[in-house]
Amino acid sequence: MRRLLVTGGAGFIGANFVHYWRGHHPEDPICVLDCLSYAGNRNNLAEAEGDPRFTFVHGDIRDADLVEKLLREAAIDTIVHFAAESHVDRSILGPDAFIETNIIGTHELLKVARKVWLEKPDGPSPHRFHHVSTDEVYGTLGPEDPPFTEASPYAPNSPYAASKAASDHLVRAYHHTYGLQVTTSSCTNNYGPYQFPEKLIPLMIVNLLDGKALPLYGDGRNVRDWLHVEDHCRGIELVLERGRVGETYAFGGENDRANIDTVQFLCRLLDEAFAEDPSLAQRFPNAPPARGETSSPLITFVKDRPAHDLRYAVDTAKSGAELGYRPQESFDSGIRRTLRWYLDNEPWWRAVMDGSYGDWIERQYVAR
Ligand code: NAD
Ligand code: TDX
Repeated sequence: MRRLLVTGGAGFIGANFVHYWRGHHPEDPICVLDCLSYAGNRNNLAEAEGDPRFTFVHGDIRDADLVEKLLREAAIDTIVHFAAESHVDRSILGPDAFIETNIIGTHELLKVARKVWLEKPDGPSPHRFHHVSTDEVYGTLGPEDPPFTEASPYAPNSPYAASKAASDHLVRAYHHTYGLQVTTSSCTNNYGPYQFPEKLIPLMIVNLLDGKALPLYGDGRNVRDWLHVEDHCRGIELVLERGRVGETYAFGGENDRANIDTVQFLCRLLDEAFAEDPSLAQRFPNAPPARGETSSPLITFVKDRPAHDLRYAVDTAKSGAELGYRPQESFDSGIRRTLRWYLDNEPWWRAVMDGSYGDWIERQYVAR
């Protein structure tokens, strides 16, 4: 049995991880620590609320006193660290929050973990610090380059990627210097339920449903590998159970696609969904298929993102050989399930798009 602290558990991947872990390890107590930034949403955890083994703590990972209290009082032995500022475009407009949370915040967690788990009169207690990172720390691939491996040199191009790279280095250093039992995973672009509609796939879905332009950066030929969030959660579980301490493991979805192809595919699926279910036209009257039109003319090419990485892909040979990892979700079925989730959960995305979201999208368009 593990006693987990999940940082950033009210965000997209963190919340999916909490649901995954509760389903597979129902006996394990889970404490979520999340400051509920614009991307954090307590509703994402609604199905865990009320479970006596689940606790939500509204707080910041930079608050060392709070983290120490949680580790001691809940006898936490495993930290799964998701909390981060995670959106590349926001890091370009305002890098400071990324330095604060991703670098300083990770360091505060490491310091407390060292103090509570290692600095004990009777020697270290069993523990694990799992750090959730990204393939973006390795920079960009050319069209013909082999995929990144865990040994690829670091070459981050955005403030977001640089802040994640810095946190990776701190995690590694705490292992080598102090003996903290760390593991790191780096993965490709996630998609699935509860993803904030600023990232490509959910943004395109909600814009399609409202009949708004689908902004594709540059020529739309940048390539991303899409990993269903459940496969990512499964990968982290495998690292916790079988991973070697001090190691990094890469997870991908084996779904490399140009953005234009991903968005065209979403347009086609939406057209099909409206053809199959006439009630959608009443619910989403601004969507082109509600008027019998196709969705793809909504695609609009806009000014490119600065330092826009051309291509990401990871080689999962190490995680396959050492952990038995293989993604289980195909892109076709994963995207269909995700579209269905957004169709079935309109109140969720309407609610998260209130507040600061509107300002953000407006500033985005000004920035372009
Ligand atoms: P997200 O933005 O949806 O969620 C981040 C969560 O962290 C939010 O709930 C937010 O409130 C919380 N948070 C932010 N700052 C905090 C702070 N100072 N203290 C406490 N909580 C704080 O992010 P996500 O997409 O779920 O990503 C989770 C992790 O996975 C991140 O570390 C990210 O770098 C990494 N990652 C994401 C992807 C992806 O495709 N989304 C891919 C690879 C790696
Ligand atoms: O409006 C858009 N138009 C567009 O063309 C948006 C939001 C994105 N894009 C492009 C940029 C990328 O090539 O789509 C691709 C995916 O963009 P994002 O969803 O912003 O993801 P990306 O920049 O690839 O980074 C993501 O994957 C790695 C996550 O946001 C990171 O948290 C993760 O580490």
